[in-house]
Amino acid sequence: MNIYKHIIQSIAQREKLLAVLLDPEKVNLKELSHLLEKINKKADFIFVGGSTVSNGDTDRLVTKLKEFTRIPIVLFPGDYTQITDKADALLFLSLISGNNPEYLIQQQIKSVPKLINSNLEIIPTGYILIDGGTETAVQRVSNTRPIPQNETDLILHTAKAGAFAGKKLIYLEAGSGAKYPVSQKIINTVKRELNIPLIVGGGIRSKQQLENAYDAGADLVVIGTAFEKNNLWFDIF
Ligand code: 1GP
Repeated sequence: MNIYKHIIQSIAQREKLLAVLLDPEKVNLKELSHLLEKINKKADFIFVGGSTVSNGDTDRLVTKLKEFTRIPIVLFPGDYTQITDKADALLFLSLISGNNPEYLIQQQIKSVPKLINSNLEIIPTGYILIDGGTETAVQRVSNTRPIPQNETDLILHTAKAGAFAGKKLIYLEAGSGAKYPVSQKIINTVKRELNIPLIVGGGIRSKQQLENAYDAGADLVVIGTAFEKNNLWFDIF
């Protein structure tokens, strides 16, 4: 089914969504079937992407994932080379918190030859990088400044600007491996003013933090590092 519709329907039914993020650089393909036993039980989506992925690795991972799961696979690419039409959908990201044209529009232009004849569902997404207490790969690679967590108005206005510009999703990102996730105050402030789905990720590694994000208004939470480090973590919720 259309993935965006699935998200909208879940929100209407007050269901919260979970995505597990797999980084093609880090996943061991030999352990994939074991990992997927866990993921298949809990996740609504598998996000695939990383800040620095060698050419072809994403395609290989998605092909392999398709052997073991029917969970929709959504590309969350660090750059246009990670796009493969073997996935189901693509978060067409624009890093709207930063002022680096490469990640605002240049990467998107470079992706067009790959997208023009593909069947990927393309979901325009406003991607907002927020300080998570440590320099993360997104910050390094994109060379943009994360918005400090106390600048709530700026975060809200950035999210609203994304929505006014036609983005269909807003993603509040503390960065993979962040020390602390996006605060409940920020999630709540943005969610109250936004009428498109809200994704939250970065630094969420406990059941409590996951619930905090949902309670504050996140529609979809993304978990990467906590799952990579200890996939048994999934057994506790
Ligand atoms: C990164 O938001 C995701 O883009 C997930 O972050 O690896 O910290 O869970 P973590």
